[in-house]
Amino acid sequence: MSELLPIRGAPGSPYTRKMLALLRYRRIPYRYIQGARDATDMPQPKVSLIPILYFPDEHGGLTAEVDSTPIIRHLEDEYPGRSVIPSDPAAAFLNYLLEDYGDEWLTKAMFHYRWHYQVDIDMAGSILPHYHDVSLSDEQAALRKKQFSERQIARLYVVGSNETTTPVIEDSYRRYLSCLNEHLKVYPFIMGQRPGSADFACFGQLTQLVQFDPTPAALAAREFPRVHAWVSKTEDLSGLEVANAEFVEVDQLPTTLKALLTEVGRTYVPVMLANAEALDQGLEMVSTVVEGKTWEQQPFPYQGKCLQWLRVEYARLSTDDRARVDALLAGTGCETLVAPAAV
Ligand SMILES: N[C@@H](CCC(=O)N[C@@H](CS)C(=O)NCC(=O)O)C(=O)O
Repeated sequence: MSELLPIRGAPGSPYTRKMLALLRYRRIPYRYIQGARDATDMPQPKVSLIPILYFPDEHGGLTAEVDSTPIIRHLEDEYPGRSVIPSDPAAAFLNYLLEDYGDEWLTKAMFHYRWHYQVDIDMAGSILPHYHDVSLSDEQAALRKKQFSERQIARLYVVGSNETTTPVIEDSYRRYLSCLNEHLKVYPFIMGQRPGSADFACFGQLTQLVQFDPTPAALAAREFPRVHAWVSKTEDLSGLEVANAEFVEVDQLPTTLKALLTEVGRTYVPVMLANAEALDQGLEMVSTVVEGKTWEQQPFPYQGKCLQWLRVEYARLSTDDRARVDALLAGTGCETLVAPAAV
């Protein structure tokens, strides 16, 4: 394809940053549409989310797609080379799981920190409206700040951020940074010597946590400068040569990656399972225990689907590859996600 691929999003959107960094790494030429004003002649997606990617349809027009995870797989089919999906199915499953962790768990920390403490609320509220229009008058900007902050704070419940879950989310953010910090001492990327889609998912959330919102950014700069540097570098990997670089060898899983999976098993796993069960039973609240602390939130239907999709990935594996995945998940707490009784 020689045309520029249109992508619409905003700098304050972690999923937009995930996709932009992925497009740069994959050397897929794109045009980045920021804000609604420049997208008036573009088709609307089925669900109103960003980023939106516009692909040619069979009638010579464009079709709008949202949801970064399937879009990344679509791009793999359309553009050859510099793949972000390991060819080894067991490694691809690991990559899928860690991508979903970034998208669905790290985003809880991202949204929580942005809209929980006043210093972060003030900064995001003041800057984000200008991503849509830098020429807003100061009066309009002040009004948008108020409206936008109020709307987002009222949506904290969606990701499960509340007074009960605050310590769980904040402890897990610090532990995640610590695990990533240890892993980066050995490998340049989560997925090994080259980045997988999991790297871009985690990077997307970290652009906000580590580089923008003052509370989580201060923690990262103070305690994990290596992770801070990794986020800045991952923004543009267009010059990274990976012809001879391999994804991680899952049959000899590095201990640092096992530790990262164990962290995933502590938080994402119990919450995803409890959420699915609450949806199944039509409960009004998800209630579980994470690291000995209470977790309570309203059920989140989209994350119920995420767990189903993860299980579809697992079910697609051959018997041999499933056994390899079982071996790498063993003892991490992640095995219950795909345990036979649960499938
Ligand atoms: N699963 C989606 C999530 C996308 C998403 O949640 N985008 C946020 C912004 S980062 C959004 O558009 N929220 C609705 C809004 O802001 O109105 C993906 O991976 O692309």
